Amino acid sequence: MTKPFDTPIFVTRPNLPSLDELSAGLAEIWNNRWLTNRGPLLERFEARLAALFDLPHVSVMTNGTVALELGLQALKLTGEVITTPFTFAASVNAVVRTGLTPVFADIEPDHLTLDPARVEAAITPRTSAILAVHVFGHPCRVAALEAVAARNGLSVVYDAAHAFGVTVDGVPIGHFGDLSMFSFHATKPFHALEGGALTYRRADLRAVLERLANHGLGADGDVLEAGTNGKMTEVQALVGLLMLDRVAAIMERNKAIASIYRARLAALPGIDCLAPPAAGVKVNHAYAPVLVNPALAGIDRDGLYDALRQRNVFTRKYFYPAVSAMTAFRHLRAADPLEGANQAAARVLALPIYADLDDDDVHRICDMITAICRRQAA
Ligand code: T4K
Repeated sequence: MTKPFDTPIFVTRPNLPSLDELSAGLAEIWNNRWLTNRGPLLERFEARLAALFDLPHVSVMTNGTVALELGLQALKLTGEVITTPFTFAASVNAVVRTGLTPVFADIEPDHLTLDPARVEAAITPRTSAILAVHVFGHPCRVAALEAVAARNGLSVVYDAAHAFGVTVDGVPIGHFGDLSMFSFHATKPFHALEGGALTYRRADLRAVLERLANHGLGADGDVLEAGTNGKMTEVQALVGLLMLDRVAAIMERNKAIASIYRARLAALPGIDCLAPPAAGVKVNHAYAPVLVNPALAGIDRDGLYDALRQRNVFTRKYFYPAVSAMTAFRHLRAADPLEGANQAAARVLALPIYADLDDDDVHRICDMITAICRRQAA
């Protein structure tokens, strides 16, 4: 048996700036005595993100979930929002917490993203928007989804929590739809400890979002529309700025790890990587999901998860259960049987991927998976 790891290998491990860079930045913040409420580092961070995304409008927030909630609120959506059941709970929590009703439609098998035909079939007179998720950093079929939206007068919001740095035909992913939300959580290849951002083209949304993130307060202290505290601190902005200098190298390293998994696991029946990205799509390899087909692998996803755990490898069942099966959401309407999403929830296992996971460790994890599957098949 391949020797278990002495120390646990988690699905991810945060990338960090150096302590020297961090303390230089902290000295600046201490000197400014400006800690939150739109300080100078936050303004610098927004400007650098806007340049990177090639968009005039980026609003940074304290986390991705609040950003998504405020984005949905700012668009003044009503009634039903068609969304995917194969996502992290935050996507659907945000819809419910803004007073909207999620309606689930199924996903496509290649990249586990919303199926535009299923979305179109789910539309009712109450539908106001589509909330699509670029799950694991694979872009949804944006042109097809936006054609459905245009035909039916709907808004399109993308949960791009996983999709920092992704491009479609050279266009940064944040250009699509009415709004996109990015997460800068510590577990993402690019992060700001916690954090999130909205990208959009409508100039009038900027002041609305800033106000909503500051309790809804107007210049005269009055509140016309209830907001929340969605503000990012200066320390978060500092970490974000420092990580921006590293993110290209981190994504290169994740790409190298993903290609080892793809090459090694290709030989293993029933352990399938997702389809390669479509032509013109650049992905970020933020996650390394595989689909376990028990009939061919000789073991099911949960069995593989347990066997790896015994060897000190802590993979994750992202995203199980499907959101549509969660206690808080199972009463909601599903527009179709959600077969694809339920199958993905039962089969996907996210393998470890992070910049300082070295090649030998990736090979060792592949050796373990190979030995576990062979033993079951024998
Ligand atoms: N939409 C989608 C599609 C999302 O996936 C998410 C978040 C959101 C919206 C909301 O964005 P945020 O509001 O979070 O900005 C993690 C993250 O907390 C969450 O941000 C992320 N998606 C989700 C997919 O993954 P957990 O419950 O898996 O986190 P946790 O604490 O188990 O961490 C995973 C592993 O990372 C641990 O096993 C060990 C390692 N780790 C984690 C932390 C926090 C570390 O080594 N150090 C650390 O500091 O949710």
